Amino acid sequence: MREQLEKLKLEALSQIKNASTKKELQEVRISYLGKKGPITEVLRGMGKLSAEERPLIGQVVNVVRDTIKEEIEQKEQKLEELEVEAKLASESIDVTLPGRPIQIGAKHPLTAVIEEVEDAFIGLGFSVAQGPEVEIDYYNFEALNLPKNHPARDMQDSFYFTEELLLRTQTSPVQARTMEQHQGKGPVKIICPGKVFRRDDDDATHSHQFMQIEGLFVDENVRMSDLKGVLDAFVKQFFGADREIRLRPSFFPFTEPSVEVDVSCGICKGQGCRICKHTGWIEVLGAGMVHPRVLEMSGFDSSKYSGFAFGMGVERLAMLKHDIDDIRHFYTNDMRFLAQFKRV
Ligand code: 2NL
Repeated sequence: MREQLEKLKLEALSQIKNASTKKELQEVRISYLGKKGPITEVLRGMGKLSAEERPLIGQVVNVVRDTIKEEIEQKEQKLEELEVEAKLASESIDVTLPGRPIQIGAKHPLTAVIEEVEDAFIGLGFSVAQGPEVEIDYYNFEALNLPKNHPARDMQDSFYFTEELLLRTQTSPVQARTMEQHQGKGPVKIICPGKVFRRDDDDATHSHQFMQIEGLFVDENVRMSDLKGVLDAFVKQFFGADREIRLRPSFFPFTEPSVEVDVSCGICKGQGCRICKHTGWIEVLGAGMVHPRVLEMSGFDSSKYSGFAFGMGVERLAMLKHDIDDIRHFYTNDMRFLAQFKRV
């Protein structure tokens, strides 16, 4: 009997050792310790044993049963640990794997140009000012010396909501508002970038909505030479140190005198080519000394104060800088166009 139990124990321990899953282990448990198992059977047969044998065998059975039980418990814990280890191994992240490439967008060329122009003028002591795109007639026209009967105010040329309310046709109203806020005290030194609107048929060089940057410097003793110096510094920073400017007489209702500003052609260096239409010069902006009436209307004493102002089209600057042949490229969001402005 004793030998039989010993053999049973060795058999059970070997099966426990061989069990590789919790399910197999459970089967071993049932087959040895279950109700129909050999241990239970021995215990059931105890009654047939003699009084001397009974406690001895009983003790052996208990030891065998406890040993098997204990081994199963230990093995169960071991299997559980292995399971956790396997799970962790399967979920581990290889931090040395190369990452997926991230698609990086590009700044819109108009945004990039506005930021470059802002940087150049901030470097010259200007601040950036903003204002509403829906304007009242007074700031858009009246305050800029464009009286009620002026042809530029034609209903055909602007987007009107009512007789008094329209989409601004230039960013000058922002400057008029800023001057007014200064209550006759200089200096005012600002640039105003933003969207403007004109009733125009769209084609390769015209758009009913476009971007403009205007600048204004009002203080005591501001002269035409200051305008020339500031624009020369700007052009050299924006287009390149080898570029020159040239002023030609012109007319704007809000400046007197008024000038057109040309930049020397960067392609032919002034020799004449397709880009500059064989003149060696490219027109980039309009400017002038602020009309005394404009200063007075915005609260400045024109006998004490003077100023210069200028305005340029952002699309035109971007088209010149990047040799773009159609203004509509800026608004159609064609990825083949936009992706060309990625920084490398
Ligand atoms: C152009 C010309 C210009 C101005 C804009 C201005 C603003 C105030 C007073 C006087 Cl508040 N002038 N702005 C002056 C001259 C020219 O723009 O060709 N723009 C695209």
